[in-house]
Amino acid sequence: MAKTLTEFDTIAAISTPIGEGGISIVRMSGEDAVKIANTVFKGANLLKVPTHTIHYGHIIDPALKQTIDEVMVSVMLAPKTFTREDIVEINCHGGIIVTNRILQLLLKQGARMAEAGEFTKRAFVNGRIDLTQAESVMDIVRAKTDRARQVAERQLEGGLLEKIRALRQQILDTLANVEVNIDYPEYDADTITAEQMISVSKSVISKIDHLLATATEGTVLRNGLATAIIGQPNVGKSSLLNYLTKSDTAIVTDVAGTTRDTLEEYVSVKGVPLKLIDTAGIRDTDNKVEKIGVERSKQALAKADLVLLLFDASKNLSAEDYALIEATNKKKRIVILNKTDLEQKITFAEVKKITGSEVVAISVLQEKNIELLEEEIKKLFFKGIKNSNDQVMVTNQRQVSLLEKAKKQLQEVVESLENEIPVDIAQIDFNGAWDTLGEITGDSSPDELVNELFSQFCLGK
Ligand SMILES: Nc1nc2c(ncn2[C@@H]2O[C@H](COP(=O)(O)OP(=O)(O)OP(=O)(O)O)[C@@H](O)[C@H]2O)c(=O)[nH]1
Ligand SMILES: [Mg+2]
Repeated sequence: MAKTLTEFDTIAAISTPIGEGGISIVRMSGEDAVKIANTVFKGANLLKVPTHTIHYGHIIDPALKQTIDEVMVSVMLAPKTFTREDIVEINCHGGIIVTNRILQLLLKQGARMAEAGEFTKRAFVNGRIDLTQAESVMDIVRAKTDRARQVAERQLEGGLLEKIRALRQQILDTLANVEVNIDYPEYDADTITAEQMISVSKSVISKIDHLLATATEGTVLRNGLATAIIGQPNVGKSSLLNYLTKSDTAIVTDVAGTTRDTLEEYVSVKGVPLKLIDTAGIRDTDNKVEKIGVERSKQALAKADLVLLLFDASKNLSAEDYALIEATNKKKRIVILNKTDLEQKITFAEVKKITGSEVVAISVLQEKNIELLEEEIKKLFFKGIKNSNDQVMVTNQRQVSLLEKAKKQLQEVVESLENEIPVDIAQIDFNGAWDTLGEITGDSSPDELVNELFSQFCLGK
């Protein structure tokens, strides 16, 4: 669905993170980008340079006749650019003050401050990418593991877009046939179209199901599997977090009740992205701060996709331990018997019998058997996920709910027609499904939705 280029004003923003760095980039997009840049640039005449070239020179404040920075300026003319508009990028020496002054200067010369995500939004509005691709731009920026990045790249190439458009085409072809059949009522059109609509609906439903099946893995890849490390004080929760993240993020001491606040870290365990949450040891306490910590642990437990429940092998299970077993019974859980280097009071077999869960016996201190734990996490995650090599995945809730809505509409179509409801009535839901699928790609998205979506981007993207 080719869109014609829309006329916009020229926008500017700092596209690199704010702070001190080797270089910072101030980016402009729009019809006047080159003209505006040229008014503050001393070097080549930017109005005359070939497209996709980079130029050495200085940024000058024309009012004060003052040199602000030594820069490299890239000129990229439409249409082969990120936004499909003229783009100028000014690479300046890092530093907040200098970068901001250059931005202010461009604004004074006629550019407008870009809103969050506006560059990517223009790429969408100008028809260079669809909504799933725009979302993937954000995903690539935020990707926490290599596999998450691969999936996002595939989406940016248009993997999901192709699949959704193929489904819409199937519906559209049928709709075209319906029109023809209605025009020639002498054929027993209704029976033919009803059969056709049923079969196409069923076929699209099964393809939607296939896409939905990728959603669990897709969203986890994007957000990380929320994994809470739970247990009594001193069992080694923070030690485990530090080991898995190869850092010393969490404070570890032999004082029970060291961790007072929940702490989150992203880590990839055998390709499974985890959002690991270290929690305060759960116990009854009169300490005001620790009490709040324990409350937070319980919240983290409630929200977790996966619980790592730790016990200290050198101690007998306490009443609190039993309470935690009970509290995590309905969760996806791996039970961990830590401190197996010490003299053991409880055994692997006992714990397995009591909890009925997968159990791994480890020693974080001696770095023993943690590999087994990692294997267990991987096994649990990939269980039930069939096509984990498929790069096309549904990666967010927006896509999931629209797919579910389209599926429901098509199920209505099938049900209506099988109950002899006239074709032109069933067709309303059939049209509806076509629209809903279009919302995924943005082919039929209302403006507010598009605005909402891009506002989640970072500035300068
Ligand atoms: N012997 C032995 N000690 C360990 C092991 N893992 C952790 N420890 C020690 O146990 C103590 C407590 O470890 P932490 O990681 O702080 O325990 P925690 O569960 O986070 O404790 P809280 O934050 O108080 O709830 C520290 O002295 C660790 O060095 C282990 O496998 N074997
Ligand atoms: Mg701790």
